[in-house]
Amino acid sequence: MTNIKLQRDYGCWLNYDLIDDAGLRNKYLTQLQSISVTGKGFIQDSIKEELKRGLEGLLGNNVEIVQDDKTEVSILVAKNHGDIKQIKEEGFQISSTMEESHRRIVITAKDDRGLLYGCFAFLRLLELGVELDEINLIDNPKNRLRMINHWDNMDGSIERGYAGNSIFYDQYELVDDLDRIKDYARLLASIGINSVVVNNVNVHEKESQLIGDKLSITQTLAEIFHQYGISVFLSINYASPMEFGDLETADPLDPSVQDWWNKKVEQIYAKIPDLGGFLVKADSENRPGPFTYGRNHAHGANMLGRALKPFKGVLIWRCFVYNCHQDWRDLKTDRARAAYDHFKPLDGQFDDNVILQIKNGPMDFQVREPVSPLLGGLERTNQVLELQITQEYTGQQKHLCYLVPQWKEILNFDTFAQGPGSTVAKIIEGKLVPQEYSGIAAVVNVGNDRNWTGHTLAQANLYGYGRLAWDPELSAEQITEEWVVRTFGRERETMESITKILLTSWEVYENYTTPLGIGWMCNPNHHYGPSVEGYEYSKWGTYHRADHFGIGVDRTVKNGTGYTGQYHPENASRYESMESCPEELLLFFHRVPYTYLLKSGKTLIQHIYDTHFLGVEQVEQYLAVWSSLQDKINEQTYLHILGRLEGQLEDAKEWRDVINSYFYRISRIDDALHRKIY
Ligand code: GCV
Repeated sequence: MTNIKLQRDYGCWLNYDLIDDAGLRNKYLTQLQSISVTGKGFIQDSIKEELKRGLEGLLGNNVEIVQDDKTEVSILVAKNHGDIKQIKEEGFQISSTMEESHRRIVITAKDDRGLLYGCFAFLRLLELGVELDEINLIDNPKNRLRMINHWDNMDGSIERGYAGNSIFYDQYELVDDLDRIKDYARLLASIGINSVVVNNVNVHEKESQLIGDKLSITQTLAEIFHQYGISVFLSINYASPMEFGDLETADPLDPSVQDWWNKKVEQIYAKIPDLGGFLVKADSENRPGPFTYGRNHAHGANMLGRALKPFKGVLIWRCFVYNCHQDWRDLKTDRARAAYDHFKPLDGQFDDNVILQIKNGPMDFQVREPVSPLLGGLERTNQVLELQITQEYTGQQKHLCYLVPQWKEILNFDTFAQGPGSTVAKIIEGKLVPQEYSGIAAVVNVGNDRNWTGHTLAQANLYGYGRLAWDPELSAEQITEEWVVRTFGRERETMESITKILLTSWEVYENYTTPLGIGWMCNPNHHYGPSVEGYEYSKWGTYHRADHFGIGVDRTVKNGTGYTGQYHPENASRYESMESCPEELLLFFHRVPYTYLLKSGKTLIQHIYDTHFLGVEQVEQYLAVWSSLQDKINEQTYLHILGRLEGQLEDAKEWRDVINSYFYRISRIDDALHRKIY
């Protein structure tokens, strides 16, 4: 068997290929002769290893790293060097200075994490071909928490995982290959991730043991991630005191329950002093929670937060809470309202080490949803935005769907919480409302496939997430070009073609799947492929209510479920009227006849037909562009992506034909262009 670690796709954006521009390479070589990394510790060791690996790869020379700050070294990595006033926690400065008649690069920070991020950033700059003389950069992370959530189960499976099995667990034990976990930690640290939740939020009995009999697994994981400045968090089962303790209740106000958690947390921190804390999904999709005891989310979360507090741990409580036993005949209950209805009344009641984690949309990671009104709705609560990197509803890493443009829209969304300019980015940066903790989390797309992400181009989603978590103001174009150069090199045509494909792929996916914010229409349970009525008569509350007249859910205050009223007035009134509602969300907010004229001058039904034909043509174009790059991409990667695009085309046709036929059959309105509809 070939060693997957030697394959390009395994290295992701950290392959550190030899810089092929010999002029540039030689210039770097003369300027980067010797390196000193001062200070000692796990993170310093990781820094040395990475600089050696990176520079040797990029420059093709042996690199030696010394410990002392000798004046003649040309790269100095040291904490608290020079004027560091503008460097914040976990931030760094890279500067090129003249010292004692020779130029040297100084990478400095106030803490170890900052130093590590500075070194990764330096390697990135070299790869992007930046002139060393021009480097003078202070870069502070905008978000305090930059998290990855794993939905890994201890049997080795991954809920909503599309890239193989867990890289952590196999048959209820830790995997043998700990080096791979270390490589993963490197990848995460290189994009600035500082926290990782290592198990599924749906905590089954066996995962509960990560805080019990299997605590040593958590400990090993924490030690590996620690070398890269990443804190480990655990998802816990709210009912643990009953599930594997011997209590008969998990009532958060019961002293025996509080005591159980206090002792449990103490035991855990004795083994893992730098554990970040817990993540909890409670009273949601059949998970246990405080409701059983007539208590609310604040009671449950604060009880756990108080147990963690003496150890500086934080408690993250998810807001993905809704009635998952809904009756489709009930036209009043609206799942979209649920998170706000549950949590807004509790605003201000959570302790200062408790954070609410809010999914980006009010439903569940659809290809298009409005931004959750809780973001901007909460004014006195710590908040973390939750995104989904794993492509549950966006093609499951069989289809290309690059999500950075979607995330940019979410981050730039103006909530008007405190007047114009109150963007989601500012809220999660903690700039608008006072928050002890804030930031961003995302469900990761990684598994033990050779290339980590199933589809090699899906690596760009992980990369892009990390870069945006660090700095939401980076443009989608910049992030994408960076990733493409670091993955495929700097050849112009390759770079431009792949960048363009990535940047348009979300829209293309949307074109051939669900129109104008309606969502779902996918096969129940596994969520892959079209099934227009798959969820229409189910209990999950995700209805489109299409009939011969039209489609969509009326969520207005005037005639509908009242959901629009959860937004601040500027957005509420924009969404309330069909005329001012952004068209890409029209069917999310309104019930619309097929003959309704859109701004394009087309009827709604014609728009549905056209976008579905267009989406398939666009995937055909992707294939043509990809084929034209054959000689420029290594064969294995080329063929792998070709195969994925071919599969995507087949599946896109299926979506097109199922959706178009469905709407033709119920509306009986012909396609103006008389294309084939079944
Ligand atoms: C981890 C959706 C997914 C579930 C997931 C849930 C959640 O419903 O389909 O697999 O459970 O979201 O975010 O908790």
